[in-house]
Amino acid sequence: MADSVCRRRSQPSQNAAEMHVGTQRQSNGNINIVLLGKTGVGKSSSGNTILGENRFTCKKSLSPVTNESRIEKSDTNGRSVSVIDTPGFFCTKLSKEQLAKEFARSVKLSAPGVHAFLFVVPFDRFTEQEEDILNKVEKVYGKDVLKHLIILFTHGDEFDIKDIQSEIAGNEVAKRVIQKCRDYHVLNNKDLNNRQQVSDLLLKIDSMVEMKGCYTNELYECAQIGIFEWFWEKFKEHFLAFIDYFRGKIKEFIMSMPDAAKQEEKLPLVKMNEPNFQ
Ligand SMILES: Nc1nc2c(ncn2[C@@H]2O[C@H](COP(=O)(O)OP(=O)(O)OP(=O)(O)O)[C@@H](O)[C@H]2O)c(=O)[nH]1
Ligand SMILES: [Mg+2]
Repeated sequence: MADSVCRRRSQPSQNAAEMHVGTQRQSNGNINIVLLGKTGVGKSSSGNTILGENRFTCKKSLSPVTNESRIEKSDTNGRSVSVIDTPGFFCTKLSKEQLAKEFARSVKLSAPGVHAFLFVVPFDRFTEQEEDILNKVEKVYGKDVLKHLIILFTHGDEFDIKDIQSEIAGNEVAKRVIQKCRDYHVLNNKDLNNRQQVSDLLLKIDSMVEMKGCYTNELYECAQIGIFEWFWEKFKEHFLAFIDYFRGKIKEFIMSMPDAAKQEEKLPLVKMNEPNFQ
């Protein structure tokens, strides 16, 4: 159900980053979906299919069409759904820095968390190149992203969906990639009226959120700067205050001892430098 989104995990956390999975709850039952993938694979079209309306520009083109991360919301299939469209990996219109900024924005736009990343691939030859792009997704969003990611095959109108399982079983790369992720789904973006395909996708997302909670901005920051640095940034104020408190206590103790003045001279001067994580 809608109110099951962003659930707190009942299992003990595996690592520090996971502690933040599902720690924030959305009261309005909104579901946040981020579309990722190579340019031209049908991300914007899939966004429109999910929302049930043509909100994002999509077209056949020699050049990338989407150049920025953008959010669109709609009440569809009895749910309040937000879709965040992103520029394609290898978008030739953006520099590496601009692209990184847009990926960061995709997570910020999804606050308080992403319920599902959809890694969009057209149903076509599935090669190591697709696997490479997924590796890049992992590099940008961190390893945890795979726990919140569904492979979304587009062009569902161009093949017989009944064959999908045997098609996957017959392709080693596709099999490997799908095993790494939570699930897969097929969309026919040429049929906006087929709402069943969207209901089925939302059910898959619900069950993923039920198990793994949602992906938060903190996980993204963690992926960007590394876990130790993230912890330091987050807790350094508390840590330094804690050290200060104990230094004060030690000083008080020493001063209360006979011959205190002499002892004070021996009190080590602790200077806290910020750790260097490079
Ligand atoms: N037949 C068919 N065509 C599709 C489907 N999904 C997308 N397309 C077509 O693929 C082309 C590219 O789709 P877009 O949605 O613009 O792709 P994109 O990934 O957003 O592309 P960029 O914004 O450039 O990264 C368009 O002409 C779509 O109509 C589908 O399920 N079936
Ligand atoms: Mg697009």
